[in-house]
Amino acid sequence: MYQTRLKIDGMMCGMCEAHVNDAIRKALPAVKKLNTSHGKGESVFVTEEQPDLIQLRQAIAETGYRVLSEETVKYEKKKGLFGIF
Ligand SMILES: [Cu+2]
Repeated sequence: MYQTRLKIDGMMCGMCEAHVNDAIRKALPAVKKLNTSHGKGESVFVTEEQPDLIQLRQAIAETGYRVLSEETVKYEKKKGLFGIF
């Protein structure tokens, strides 16, 4: 399992969060624990496999938002800790 954190530019409200969530779900149908915050300007989610970040960046760009940075770390379910791989 992997946790990915995307820093996203341009989100102003809950509708923006919904648009970004839709784009992420479309690009990654098996996404889990998807949480997008316009206040923090980020989306965090969990996937079984490492996500294709280039495809994701493109999917979000098509909705009109911009991914500023992305970071994927190993997600340790039992301990709830995140180790950088
Ligand atoms: Cu909005």
